[in-house]
Amino acid sequence: MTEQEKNVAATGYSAENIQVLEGLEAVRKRPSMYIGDIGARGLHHLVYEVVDNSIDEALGGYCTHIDVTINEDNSVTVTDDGRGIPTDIMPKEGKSALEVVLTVLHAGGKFDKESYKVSGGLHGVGVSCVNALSSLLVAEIHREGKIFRQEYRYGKPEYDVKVVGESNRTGTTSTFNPDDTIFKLTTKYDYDTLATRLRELAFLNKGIRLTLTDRREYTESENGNEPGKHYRSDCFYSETGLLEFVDYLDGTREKLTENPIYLETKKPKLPIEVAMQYNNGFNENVHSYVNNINTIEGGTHLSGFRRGLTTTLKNYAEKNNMLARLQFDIDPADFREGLTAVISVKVAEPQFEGQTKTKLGNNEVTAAVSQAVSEALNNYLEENPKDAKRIIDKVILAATARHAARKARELVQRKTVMSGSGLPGKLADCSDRDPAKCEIYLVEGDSAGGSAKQGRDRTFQAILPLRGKILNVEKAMEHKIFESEEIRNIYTALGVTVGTEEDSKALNISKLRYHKIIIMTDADVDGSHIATLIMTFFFRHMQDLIKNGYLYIATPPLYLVKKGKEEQYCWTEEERIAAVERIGKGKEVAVQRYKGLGEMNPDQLWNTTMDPAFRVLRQVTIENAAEADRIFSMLMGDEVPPRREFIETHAKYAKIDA
Ligand code: 0RA
Repeated sequence: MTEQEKNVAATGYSAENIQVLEGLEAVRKRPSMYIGDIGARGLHHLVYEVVDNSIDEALGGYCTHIDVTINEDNSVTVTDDGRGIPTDIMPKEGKSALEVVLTVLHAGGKFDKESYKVSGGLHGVGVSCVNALSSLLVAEIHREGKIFRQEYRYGKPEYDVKVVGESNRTGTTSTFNPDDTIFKLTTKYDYDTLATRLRELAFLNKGIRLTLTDRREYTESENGNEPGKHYRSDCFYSETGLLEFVDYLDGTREKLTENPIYLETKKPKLPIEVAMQYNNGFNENVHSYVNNINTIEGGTHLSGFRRGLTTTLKNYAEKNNMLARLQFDIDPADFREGLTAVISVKVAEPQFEGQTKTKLGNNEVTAAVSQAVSEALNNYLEENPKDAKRIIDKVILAATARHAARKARELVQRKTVMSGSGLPGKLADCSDRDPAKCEIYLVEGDSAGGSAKQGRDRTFQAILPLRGKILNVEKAMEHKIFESEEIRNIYTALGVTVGTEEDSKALNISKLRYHKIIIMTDADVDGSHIATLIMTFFFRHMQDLIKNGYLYIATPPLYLVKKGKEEQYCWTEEERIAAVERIGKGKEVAVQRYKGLGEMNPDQLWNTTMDPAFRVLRQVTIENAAEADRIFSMLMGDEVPPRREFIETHAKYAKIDA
């Protein structure tokens, strides 16, 4: 018996009654349980939830346009041109279907048993959750020649559905204001975050036109915008789906073959779409999706892809006698070096597993994907022998490089195994041995490292100074990376090792010595460059640490405003202006601009940047792995123009120093 059936047996209530009893109050009491968190991520999740419903309508073939608008008051409007949510009264509930969809948890798919609901947010909670977490939600339905409307406050209807006009189109429009008593941290939507998701949805669902419009007034120059009223708008549409996605992700990389390899199975039960393209880089850049959800932890569809790729390429190479000159084995990872690929499957009843519930568990998917990939790849290789040779040569190169890097890699394997005395000489370790309580500061330069060593609380704070700019791993060959002393110091200090019996490149973080790894660099152009280099290293080589939430960035202040005994640290231009006003009261005050950590004495560094009671740490997260990969390769790769453009629109420090 399920929990609900037990309840029915015990109380005599039917399932519907219990759902109503649970109601939306449950969502307001424990919002994180339904939308993940109540920070910026949860806030944006509300939009995704509403958009997902329109995507479902589009996948059913009833809708082609979805418009998202951030309104001036920071509310969001989502409009589609689907059939419109039905508004007639449901006999059992005695309420309109619209009201049921918006007030009953998980009621979304109820009316359309036939409909093949494949999208649906990570938590698949439905629009009723959005309603519950909104101070106001207005639903407007165009259907049957009329415009229907209903408004809700905190999930409760203000009145029954009413007709407010006539219409010659169909569709659903919802406008909602996130409740600021729930989203205490912020209710401010970020344009780029929404744009990235809508762009991704356009690639994953070809033929649907998604637009994003921002109607807010800007008070300061945010995101490179001039202050004042202006609309920002983008339209996302993809005719060829994943083919364009891979091209977009590869943007600045040099391609190995003229065209990507592409497949699409139209099996109604398990549609599979894959696009892949080799480039001359060294990173594996494979992204997988299930029902439009980015499966960061992979799963059976990814295993199927890898299996299909490895066996097909291996068979082809052997059949054509291309591996004769190799003196050692090829590792599965060699087939994926310099590979950009996107795998998208739609599964009717997905089982999500893993820490973040982003790992597909359905076993039947592996063979289906493997088979589809094998077939398409085989055809491609047979039809394009020149490309096939380039790909196999690339795999052989990867295997050779891995072999050559083996000795260097052992440097980060053995040292930590021996441990004890194996810690880097530059590391000032902390005395506590419980990783959950310990933190390590990666500090730019020896002099700042000195201040940090004096200013820290040595019981739980360790300091590892890094000399100058660490290696740009985006451009370096693998053996160079492990030969770099600074990088080896990071591995040994953290207690992280590389390589297991089965997988020469697997990361082992089970002996991680600190659960907070904090990058601390100067608040200037050089400092942010160094921070980016360090983040690039973590993104490419220790991504699990980021996914576990262990990586942070320290934020030293930019100014000290001082008059007599009174002083105040400031982190932004606005704070500085306010402080000068407050402390000076019209008279002269001293304003010190901190260019580097070295200008602060140990006490100041502790007070402003290291004291857990006062400091502000920014946690490094990967909102969107595909976009992060694209940006890292653009910022740290070879081509200059796109990098300059990105830095000009995004860099804070560049502006402050100018
Ligand atoms: C079920 C049935 C019908 C429409 C929808 C759901 C629907 C839901 C949403 C959510 C956002 N946009 C939507 N558009 C449509 C209509 C069935 C019919 O007309 O026969």
